[in-house]
Amino acid sequence: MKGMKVLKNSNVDKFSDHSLILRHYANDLDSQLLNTVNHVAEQSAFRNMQTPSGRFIRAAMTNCGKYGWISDKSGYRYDKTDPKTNKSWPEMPEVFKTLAKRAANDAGYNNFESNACLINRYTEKIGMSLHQDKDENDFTHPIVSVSLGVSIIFLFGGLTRKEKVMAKELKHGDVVVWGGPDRLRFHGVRPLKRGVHPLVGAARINLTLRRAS
Ligand code: MD3
Ligand code: FE
Repeated sequence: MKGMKVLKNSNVDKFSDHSLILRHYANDLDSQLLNTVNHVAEQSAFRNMQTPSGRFIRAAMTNCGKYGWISDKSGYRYDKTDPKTNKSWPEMPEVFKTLAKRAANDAGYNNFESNACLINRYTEKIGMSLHQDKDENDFTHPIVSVSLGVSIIFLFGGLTRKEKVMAKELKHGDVVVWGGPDRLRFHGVRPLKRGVHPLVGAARINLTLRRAS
């Protein structure tokens, strides 16, 4: 990461020198982002994907962009086709792509061109256990995540499962940019607590923008 040049340090929190939380960064765009998520989900619905172990991922997922992340009994991968519709994933919305590029730039990662957006939806008691994201081709690109709705506790571990985990709350509108040596860290979220967000209801929506290949 070269120079970081976020305007207001008071709105920045850090997981590390390479991963910044831009607090409330997306608040002005929240209704536009949520309308766009709904539009994506009308074309490629949220679903619970199966894993190679035969279990189901408890967060509901869909994708937009050239590539979508999928899991099924044969494994995890990116694919241009939604297996549920046998069509391309919905196009990457301009508002997602532009937000991700601007956030990455503000965090010091210039020219981030995302081509995949995984959308996760969590409801009460649903979380995501510690894992690494390793299905992308090039780990030098950052990942940008946008949290909407009910707050959740995000867990940030090390490069092995054994290392201690840092916990931070991610709230509506928070944008996180992860990169450099953090890209392969274990991470997850605690089960969502009961709550209602005025715009989102009893759920949390997370957008994860990546460059898949
Ligand atoms: C840190 N999603 O979809 S987003 C995932 O809140 C995922 O839905 C979580 O983990 C969620 O894979 C966390 C933030 C995130 C995404 C990818 C990372 C943090 C990351 C990759 C490396 C390090
Ligand atoms: Fe992940």
